[in-house]
Amino acid sequence: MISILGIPMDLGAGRRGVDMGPSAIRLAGLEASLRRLGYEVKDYGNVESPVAESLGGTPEAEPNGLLYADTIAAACRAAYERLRGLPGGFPIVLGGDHSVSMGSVAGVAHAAEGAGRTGLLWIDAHADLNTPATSPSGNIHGMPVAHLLGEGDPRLLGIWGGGAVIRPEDVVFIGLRSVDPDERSLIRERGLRVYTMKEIDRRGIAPVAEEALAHLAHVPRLHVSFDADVLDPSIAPGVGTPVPGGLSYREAHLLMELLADADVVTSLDLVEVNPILDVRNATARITVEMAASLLGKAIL
Ligand code: Z70
Ligand code: MN
Ligand code: MN
Ligand code: MN
Repeated sequence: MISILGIPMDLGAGRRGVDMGPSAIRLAGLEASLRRLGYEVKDYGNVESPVAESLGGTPEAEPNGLLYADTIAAACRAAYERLRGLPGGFPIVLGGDHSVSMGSVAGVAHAAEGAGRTGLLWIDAHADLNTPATSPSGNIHGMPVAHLLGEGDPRLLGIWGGGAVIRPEDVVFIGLRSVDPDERSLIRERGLRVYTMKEIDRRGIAPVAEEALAHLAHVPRLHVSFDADVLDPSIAPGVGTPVPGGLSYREAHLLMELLADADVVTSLDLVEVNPILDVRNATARITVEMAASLLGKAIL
């Protein structure tokens, strides 16, 4: 059984519009394509997430620079609780900006605590490893991984009751090509495993995927957080901050297929699809194809 939950939130992003991501992904045929693969699917709808206009206009950045921390924490908390309450199966969370993954990763990790640790495969152009102290923007979608590792603002850590959700040795990043100086320091200090686009260009996506899976082989559960901006903007223009030099269609598909072959993924985020900037829903459609490849069986 696959469970779908949307978090239509754009407050964590620098540009508006990813709150329409859940709609765009649904309209691109997510449920039908999963059913064609033979799955039962239940769509639980969206958790509530206020629009910026209802919060009284442009927010003053707080002294520590965070934008919309209380509202984002509340929406993530709602998602966290919904996910903890699911009857099992494979959850797919639709964003929304990437701050939603604080709710999704914590939710799936804590729902399955009895089944052992949950690893995290962060597939993204960005590391999303800023803390309020290091963020150049105040945008919380640049901070979810730092918080999941236990560092940052107490209100955001409070989504799951504080502390770390994920251990540094249980995380792998794939596709990075836009990383801030302080994020690099955190990667070094925490010894995080990172596969940048340089590494993928030099070695190829298949060896990188295999090595990433080997690095995560010790965790019994694996959450994949898929940020659409990992894809090259030529095939996925509908993202807030397109960064050139991303995964090609074939590389991205192969990565998903190798994950499917390994049969280790237990939950998935599809985030940062921005219909405002998209062309005929192409980015939502390719995102659905990614999910289908990740959950499909090999043809031969
Ligand atoms: C930058 C920051 C970012 C998108 C994450 C960018 C963050 N590192 N941008 N996802 N699209 O502001 O923290
Ligand atoms: Mn991201
Ligand atoms: Mn990104
Ligand atoms: Mn390891």
